[in-house]
Amino acid sequence: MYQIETIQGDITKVRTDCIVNAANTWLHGGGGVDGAIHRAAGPVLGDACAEYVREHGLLPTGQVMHTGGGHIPVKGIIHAVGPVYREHLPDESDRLLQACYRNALVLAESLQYGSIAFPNISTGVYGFPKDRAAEVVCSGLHTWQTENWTFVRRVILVCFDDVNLAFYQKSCS
Ligand code: AR6
Repeated sequence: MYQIETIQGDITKVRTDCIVNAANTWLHGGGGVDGAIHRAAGPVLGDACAEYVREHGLLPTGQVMHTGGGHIPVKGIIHAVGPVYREHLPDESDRLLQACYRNALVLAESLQYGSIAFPNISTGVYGFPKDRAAEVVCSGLHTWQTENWTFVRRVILVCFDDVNLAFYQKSCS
């Protein structure tokens, strides 16, 4: 059982075992939270991502991979590729968004992390409606909450903007 917390802030400043990045399939950094994480972590993160893509290819939507934190004081960063909302039917976007959170939780558990902080994946450039994303994510987190999590105890939803904060507080409480 993990507890779910919703806070407002910059995910690069949150003290937690790991943070999740809203990455793209090329893992080459970009704007939004991805850009903020790459800037804070330093070039070592871009190098690790490039090496991953050279070895494994692009990271598909809904999937996750793991790197070190670079200059960010976390044990690791889990990179998740959220769905571009307009590229899928709504139900498929829901499923892919939930897969990001689910796969990141399972990876964090396997790495024995006690806490994990998520941004509001896909709700920026990727255009997922913020109210719908909050409902889908919180519904998944509540469904999985009572599974046998040995290590993951805290799930922190880090909202950057007021609109997301209100939606995630409402849906996750
Ligand atoms: N901390 C927490 N959340 C943040 C921060 C931050 N420092 N900065 C922005 N957000 P987006 P996406 C919020 O666009 O929609 C990138 O270019 C922001 O307010 O970062 O999954 C990637 O390379 C929004 O609610 O991610 C991809 O190409 C949320 O993070 C693409 O954008 C997600 O917005 C991914 O798009």
